[in-house]
Amino acid sequence: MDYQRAYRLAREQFAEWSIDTERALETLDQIPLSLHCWQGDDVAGFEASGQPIGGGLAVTGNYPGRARNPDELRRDLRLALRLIPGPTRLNLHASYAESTGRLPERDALGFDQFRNWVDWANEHGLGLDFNPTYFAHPLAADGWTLSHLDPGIRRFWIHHGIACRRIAAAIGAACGSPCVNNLWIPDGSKDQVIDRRAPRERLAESLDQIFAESLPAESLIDAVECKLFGLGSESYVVGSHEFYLGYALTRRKWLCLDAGHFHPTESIADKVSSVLQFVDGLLLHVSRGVRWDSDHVVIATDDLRAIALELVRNSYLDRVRIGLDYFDASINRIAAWVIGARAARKALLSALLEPTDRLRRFESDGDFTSRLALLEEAQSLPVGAVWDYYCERVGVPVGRAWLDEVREYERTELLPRVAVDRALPGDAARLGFTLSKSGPPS
Ligand code: RNT
Ligand code: ZN
Repeated sequence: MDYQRAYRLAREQFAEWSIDTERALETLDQIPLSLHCWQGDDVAGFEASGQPIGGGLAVTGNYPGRARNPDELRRDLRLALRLIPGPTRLNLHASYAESTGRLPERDALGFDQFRNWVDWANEHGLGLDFNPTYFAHPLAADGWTLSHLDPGIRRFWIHHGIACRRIAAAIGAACGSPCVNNLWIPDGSKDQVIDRRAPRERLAESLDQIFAESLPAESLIDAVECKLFGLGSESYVVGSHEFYLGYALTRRKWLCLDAGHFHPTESIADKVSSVLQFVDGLLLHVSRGVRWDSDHVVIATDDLRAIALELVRNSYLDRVRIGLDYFDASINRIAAWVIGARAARKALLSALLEPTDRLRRFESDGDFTSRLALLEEAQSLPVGAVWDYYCERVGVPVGRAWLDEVREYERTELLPRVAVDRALPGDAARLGFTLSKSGPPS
């Protein structure tokens, strides 16, 4: 297929609509997407504590070939990165810490445990983002962390939050680009609670302690992620949207909006221009909820398109970081990364190729008929030809060709993992590990 020729025709067609495809591609190629490491291993991490994930996070499926250690995860990521066009960052969780000896407890983690990741990221020209891990831990087993009634448990998690901010700042400095440290906690209740107030007061207090230390803005961006409900927190989530919007505004933090964290018909796209009137920046967790916050692989849905259009139409790209957040173990995990990341980037391209100026003019003239008519006609402009050309230009497989590479890797690398697993049953080391009860420092 002659992608260049198809592109030349497409370019002409867009030019008739006064859209400059070259400019769109230049802009597209400057928007980083943060790829979530946790799609590669079902949010397991490397702590080997044998704890279930918990926190209302549920990964379904048992597709063979889950990454079982840092090297496998990095190998899998390397393939995914070769198949995803455009600048990519990598989003880590604290539970992906590594150590040659015993891992320090979460409240004592430091930059050392992420050195391998940083070296690897620098080798591959990736920026890194970070997340404290407030789940999959004995002290989060009841689903409460920073707003826990027990001051000792609260203190442990506050120290984890403090440690993670320092790690993220050090990572940002080492990678030469600000690291977004996004804080999400699972705290909430399955059933009716009488006291909705005290846990929120405790959360605000804990957060203030975590954020008390001032760290350089050129290496660290603090974000807080809100949620409406979760598995096991259907009736009450301490860190709700109103809570974190208020917190972000009064403490000058970034807000993180996750596409799956609202009512099923509520889109985060419409929130962007409201929130950005008042907060400095937004982190987006691009996900796909199906009936609930199910964390399905991102595809070209109306919701995804609407998010991309909001960022582009309003020139918000420099105040927004885009991260992917989903986990699917029912399909090839590398394919899951690639499908979602390519869909997100393609949605951005499609938004950049919209005849926005023309549509805006109709709107300000009150000509809503033309606005709707052209919006619909523009749907059939040849975005696909521009996308294919872009993939070719940046050196990633065009169209479905990427899947052949994933299939080949599955055959040579993923399936043998299952065979090895059977020979050495399960994750023996993982299950045999006992967590040190160091307790929070006083
Ligand atoms: C949970 C949040 C959170 C997690 C990750 C693993 O509902 O979306 O962002 O998905 O931290
Ligand atoms: Zn999220």
